[in-house]
Amino acid sequence: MDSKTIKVGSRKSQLAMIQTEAVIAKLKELDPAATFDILTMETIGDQIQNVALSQIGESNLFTKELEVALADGRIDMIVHSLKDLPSTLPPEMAITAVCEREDPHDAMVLHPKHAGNPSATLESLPPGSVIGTSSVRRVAQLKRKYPHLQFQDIRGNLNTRLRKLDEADTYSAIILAVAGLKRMGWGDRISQILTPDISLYAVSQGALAVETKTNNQQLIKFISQLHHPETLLRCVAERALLRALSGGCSAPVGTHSILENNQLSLTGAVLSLDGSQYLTETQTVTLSTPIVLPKESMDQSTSYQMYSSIIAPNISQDALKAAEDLGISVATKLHENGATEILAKAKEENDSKAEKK
Ligand code: DPM
Repeated sequence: MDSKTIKVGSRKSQLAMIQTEAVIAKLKELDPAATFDILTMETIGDQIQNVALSQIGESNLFTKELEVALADGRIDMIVHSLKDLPSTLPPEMAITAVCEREDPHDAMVLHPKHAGNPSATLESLPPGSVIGTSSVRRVAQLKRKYPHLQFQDIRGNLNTRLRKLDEADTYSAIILAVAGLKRMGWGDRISQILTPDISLYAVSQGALAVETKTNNQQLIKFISQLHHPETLLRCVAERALLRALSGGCSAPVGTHSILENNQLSLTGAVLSLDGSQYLTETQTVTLSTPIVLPKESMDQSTSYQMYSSIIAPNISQDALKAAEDLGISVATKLHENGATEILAKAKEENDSKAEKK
C-alpha cells in the first residue's frame, strides 16, 4: 500500500468497535506502515431499539449509512459481522476480506437467579420459562425442540441485552451468538453452547468481513490477504444458499458447514415461524487443489469475479465457484421440497405482526 491513511467506517457499539479494531490490527501486521482513521456512525438498526429486527423489514439495517459513506468516498472500508450483510450487495460494493471465523454457534446465557444451578440447559429449564431472543431462526428451532419454553423479543446491543437479562425478572435466559460474547470478553457467561442438533447457526455467523468498493483494486489486493480460506469458502456456500432461498438476514433459515480434506459440506434448513414445519438438506462437494493461489497469479488479473458478492483474487476461482454452486444446489433441493411456500408464509406472518405494532 502507499502511505495514504485508510478511512474505516464503523458502527458505534462497543462490539462494532472491538471488531473494527481487531481487523485494523491484522492489517497493521501485514503492513506496519499503514495508518487508519476510524469514522463512527449510527445506523437505523442502532436507532430503532424497541421493535424486533425481523419486523422492521429492511435487509441492510446495520449497513446502509455506512455504505452511503463508502459510495461517497468518505470512508474506504467497513468492518462488518458478515451475518449482518445482505446476501446481495449493491454492484459497486464487494466483500473483499472474510476473516477466520470465531465459534459460529448460538449460546444460552442464564439469568443470575439460576447461578445455583450452573449446569441448567434449555432442556432442563422449568416449563413456561421465558427465553429472550428476537431471531426468528432461533425461536423457530427452539420452539420445535423445546415446546415447554416460551419466547419473547429482546432488542438492543449486547450490553443492553445482558443488562435487560440481569436487572429484571423478565427472562430466564437469552440466546446470543458465542462469537459476540467472546469478543466482548463475556465468554464466561455462556451456560450452554447450542450444537447443530439444537440450533443451526445463521449464515456467516461468527465471521468478520471487510466491505470496499469493487473498483478499488489497490486496496482489494491489500485487504484480500486477510481472507481465511476455510471460512471464506464456507461463507460463500452459506451466502449462496441464503441468496438462492431469497432469504434476508431475518428469514427462518439455519445452516452448518464443514471444510475438511478439501470436502466442503453444507446443511441448509428452512422452518415455519412456529417450528412445526422443518426442511433440511445436506450436500458435499470435493474442491480442486490448490485452494490458495501463488502470489504472482494475483497480479495478472485486472478485474475480479464475485462469488456471493465476495472478491478473493488470491483464492482458487474454481473452488469459489464450486462453493457457490453448492449453496445454490442445496437451496434448489429445499425449494423442491417446499421451502418457497414455508418462507413466503413466514414472511407474510412477520409482515402482519409488524403492521399490528
Ligand atoms: C442477524 C441476526 C441477529 C443479528 C438474526 C439471527 C440476532 C438477532 C437477535 C442477522 N444479526 O441470527 O438469526 O438475536 O435478536 C448480530 C450479533 C452478531 C452479529 C449478535 C447475536 C455477533 C456475532 C457475529 C445480530 N450480528 O447474534 O447474538 O459476528 O456473527
